[in-house]
Amino acid sequence: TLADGPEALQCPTLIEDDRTGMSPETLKRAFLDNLFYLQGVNRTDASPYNYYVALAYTVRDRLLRRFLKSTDTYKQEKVKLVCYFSAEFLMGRYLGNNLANLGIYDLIKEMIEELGLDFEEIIEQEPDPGLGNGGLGRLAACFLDSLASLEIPAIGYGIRYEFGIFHQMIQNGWQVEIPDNWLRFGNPWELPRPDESVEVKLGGRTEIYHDDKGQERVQWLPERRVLAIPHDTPVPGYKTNTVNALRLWKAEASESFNFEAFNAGLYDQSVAEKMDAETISKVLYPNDNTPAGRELRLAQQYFFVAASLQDLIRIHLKSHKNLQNFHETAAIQLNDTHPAIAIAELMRLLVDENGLEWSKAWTITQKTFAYTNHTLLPEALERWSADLLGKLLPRHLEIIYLINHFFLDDVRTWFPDNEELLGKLSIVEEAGWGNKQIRMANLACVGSHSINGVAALHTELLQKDTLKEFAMLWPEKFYNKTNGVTPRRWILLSNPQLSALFTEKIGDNWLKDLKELRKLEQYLDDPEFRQRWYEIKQANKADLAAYMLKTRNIEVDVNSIFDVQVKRIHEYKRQHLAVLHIIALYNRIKQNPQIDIVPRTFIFGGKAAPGYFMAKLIIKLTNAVAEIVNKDPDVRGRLKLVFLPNFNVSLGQRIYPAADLSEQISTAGKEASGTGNMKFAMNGSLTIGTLDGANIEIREEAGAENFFLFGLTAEEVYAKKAHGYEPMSYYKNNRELKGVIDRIKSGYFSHGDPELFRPIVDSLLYDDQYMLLADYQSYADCQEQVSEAYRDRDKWTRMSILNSVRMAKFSSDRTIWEYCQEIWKVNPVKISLED
Ligand code: GPW
Repeated sequence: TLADGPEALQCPTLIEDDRTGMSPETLKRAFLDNLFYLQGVNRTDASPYNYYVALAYTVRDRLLRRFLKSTDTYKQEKVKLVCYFSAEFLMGRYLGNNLANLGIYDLIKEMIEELGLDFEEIIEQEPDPGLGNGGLGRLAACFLDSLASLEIPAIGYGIRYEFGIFHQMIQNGWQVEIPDNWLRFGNPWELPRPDESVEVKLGGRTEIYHDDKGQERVQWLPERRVLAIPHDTPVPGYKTNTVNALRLWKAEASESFNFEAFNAGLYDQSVAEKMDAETISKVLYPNDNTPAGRELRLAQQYFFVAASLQDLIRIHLKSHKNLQNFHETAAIQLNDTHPAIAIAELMRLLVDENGLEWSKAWTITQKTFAYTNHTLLPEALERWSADLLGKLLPRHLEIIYLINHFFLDDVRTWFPDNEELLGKLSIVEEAGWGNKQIRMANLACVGSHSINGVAALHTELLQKDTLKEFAMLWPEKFYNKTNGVTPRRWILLSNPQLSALFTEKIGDNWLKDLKELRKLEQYLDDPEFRQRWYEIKQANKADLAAYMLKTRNIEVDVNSIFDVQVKRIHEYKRQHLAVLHIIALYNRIKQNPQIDIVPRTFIFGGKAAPGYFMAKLIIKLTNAVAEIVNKDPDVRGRLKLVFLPNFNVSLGQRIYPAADLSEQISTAGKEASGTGNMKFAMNGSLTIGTLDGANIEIREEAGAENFFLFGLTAEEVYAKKAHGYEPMSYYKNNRELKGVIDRIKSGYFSHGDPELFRPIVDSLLYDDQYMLLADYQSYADCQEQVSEAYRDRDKWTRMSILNSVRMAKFSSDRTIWEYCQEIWKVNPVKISLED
């Protein structure tokens, strides 16, 4: 089902040449041509990488006509463009996805195999472009796929990081970070557009002057300028003619600038300036749910936002005489506050550079922006010190003060004498000793017409807690947009066998409308269907088992429960709660080696931010427990623990389809949504989870009887905190839990060293911010229910089927459609390939 040939494209192929033709012969000729003429390699000495590049260009050629046609149509029809501003786009490999969306996956696979080549091996040559940290960046990628698939005119704007998220190695159980030089061998998917470069100013000061009408105005006298060079990657929709752009900016030294230094004989200085400029797009900050607070990070944010706004204004002015109706050309979605400085930048462009009146500019700005919040963790909300912001962006700091001034004036008239309210709403926080902080979430709320959370509970808590003053002020600005993931990458590409079964039974329309899958419920009582379902899961488990043997040299039992937790490592996500449970099972075996337990393979994966000590220690603990448990003869292979290094999009594609059990065990009220939870469920994994984020909605859709629920609710968590939570009492009153923690304390997993894991033990016993001990027993009991359910294969398979076929809500197509209707107010635009 991955493809059904050129006819699937529903368009006439206009020029059947080597760069457009879709017949097997033409494709083969184009492929070999791209090997010889583009790379200067003969078949006799071509490497798998050479074959990958040849195939990538063959596919890219077939995207270009659609790409240019889409851009032209948007221009001609003066459509409203959806502009997704995001510091991260975690796209994953392009080749397989582009083949699938063009509808030529099977065709190409056959062609490659006819040439005696290994298709899988060629696909694996592509570096996984990791320009994001985790959920937030991957959400942006799923959204681009859905936008193009729904034929919505859209563009993704971001940064072309030269180094993406680091490559994670595990050495002696510890995480080691290796730079991700993903562009070293070039990137066949991107099209540099140097002619559309723009300049971005930084630093310096501002000055008052009088214009020709004698009006007092402000200008920014920057200290330096950098060039922003756009690199476009085509993003095709699934079996549509729409191909949108992902436009990523690379920073370079501005020609004129270093030329001056060069002429003055300061060659070394001009080279130093060039390096300084290029630093801006050098590397992705590897933090998830914790802001970096560094000047370079702010420079990155401003850099891509300033370049993108100039780009949009240029596009607008091609077909409009002024900027009065800019908001009709661009609907800009701010992916968290990382691009929120755009609000001040658009004001600067409109007022300082285009002479609009402040109030007119403000109306346009508010109508242009919409803000998505992705976290409830207070420490994750971005704040910039006013000093730092003013040093890099002096004019923007003034503009932010002005925005705040006018805003607070309004609040004062609506709510007189309410200093406390003013303090909460203010964009500027007075942190004492003249130390002012700029709250980017407040700026985003004030400057946008729409504020949304990413799951029902998250949006509710935003309104009740994190952003409650704004919700009181502007209830009509708040929306919920529960996240989704693209079924193209997360079912079709990652689980071809399951996809083939779906298509065999109900046709392939499920890829455009995931609700179609519900038709499969009619097969629930069909033993043959259930058997095939089970066999597909087992085959996917066998593939992953082979991968684990090859990469980690650990042998696992495919009849064991594949119990998986893959996501960024963070204390709130509670990977260590799962580790406590594994140690409890181990202790039970040690007490009674004859005990009857259902065999499990625990699979972990995820990166820790390099500066996050506790997260790195949790990785070490996981590997330390693995070392003991995996080789203990009493265990007899019934428990295996595998930490798979370098979890990324392509490893996710292998893992989700092979999971029996999906671990979604964050402290209730902490995970905004989660999106991995959706990928697991779509692939027939059952969830063990708390009432947090989108878990709640997954359970609603799948049916409570098909979901393993445990733990405190968000409300119970707050109540417990309010009444003085004492983790120590759980330790003292729960023998099994005490046994688990004592085992860690004793140095059993650390070669007798009781100090190594003390920070984890102490944080659990004396603080336990994330309430692992409060949830421990409920989790352990729930895991017993999981084991019992797995003993009954039929029952388990039914639950698995129901989870998978009831996940339509979590297609990002549904999410994007809601954004289009309610926030962006845009409609599909058909792209015709006729001239
Ligand atoms: F802190 N998320 C993320 F809100 O992956 F900015 N990185 C981040 O830096 C933040 C959020 C931020 C995630 C959320 O943790 C996750 O719950 C959510 O599903 C995802 O964003 C997409 O909305």
